[in-house]
Amino acid sequence: MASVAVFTFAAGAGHAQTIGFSQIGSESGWRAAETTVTMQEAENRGIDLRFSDAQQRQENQIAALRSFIAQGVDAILLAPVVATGWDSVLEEAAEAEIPVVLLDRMVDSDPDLYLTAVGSDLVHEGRVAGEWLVEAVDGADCRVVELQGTTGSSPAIDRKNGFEQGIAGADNIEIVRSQTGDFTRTRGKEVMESFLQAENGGADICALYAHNDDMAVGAIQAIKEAGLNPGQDILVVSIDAVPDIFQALAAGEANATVELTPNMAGPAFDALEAYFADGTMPEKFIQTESRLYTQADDPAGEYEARKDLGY
Ligand code: GYE
Repeated sequence: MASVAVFTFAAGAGHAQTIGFSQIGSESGWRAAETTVTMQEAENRGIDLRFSDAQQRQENQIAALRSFIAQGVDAILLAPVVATGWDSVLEEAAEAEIPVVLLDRMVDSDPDLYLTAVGSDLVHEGRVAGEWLVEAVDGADCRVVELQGTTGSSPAIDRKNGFEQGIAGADNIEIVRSQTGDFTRTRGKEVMESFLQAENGGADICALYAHNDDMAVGAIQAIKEAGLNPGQDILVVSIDAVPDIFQALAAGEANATVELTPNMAGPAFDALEAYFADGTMPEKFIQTESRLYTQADDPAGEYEARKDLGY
């Protein structure tokens, strides 16, 4: 008879003291804020957080997880840069009975290999952005350029699908160019420059959809340098709600953003605490809120409220 390995995590050991955090890098303002919030949450709870910055490379994350396992940490937080390729290392963590909690991005692996995942509904975010654009153009023809996130990452896949769902009923809206800007400001600007060149200096572009605010901020700069008015000549919709996009909204240079909370660690630590206290199994997916902000939602006030939050 074939034997099937069943992994169970050790529970009831009391409070989790040492937690490894494999962070993707610092590609965006949102990411920097998530790192800051995670460190603050750990400190507030008396957790010894071992932090590892993967500089956007999956192999660095896999090495970090193996090192955390060797150190015998109580739990691991993983923000996975891409969705595939995690099975082996997650199996190693499960064999060592170290629970793994995913933060903000998903993996394609068997859900039994992680305790829970904390994140937003990434498809919903894209759909909200698409639906906003449908309303904003109100039936007018609109050629859209899209800046995608990191290739192979769950937010890039899901935010693309969601946006396409959001505009599905609107024959007047068409995505004419779509390329990755790797979630960074620099790449967002460079790729937008190439879009502008290819689209009649930008005259043929009606709107930009960027999978995060940082790429939108870079693209806004490119649009200005091309002699056009972002927010008017080219509508700008993106995701994250970082302070810089609120400044752009306040200046009329961006039009809408969908909020993503940087506090993924709070719910993750809550779930781990309950699990270590008495073995409580969390939901497999702990969903954070997403909401739309436009120029009408007091962007100057939102900027003030967020600017010191570690972005
Ligand atoms: O939107 C982006 C970041 O994984 C959902 O990653 C997250 C995304 C976030 O770099 O700014």
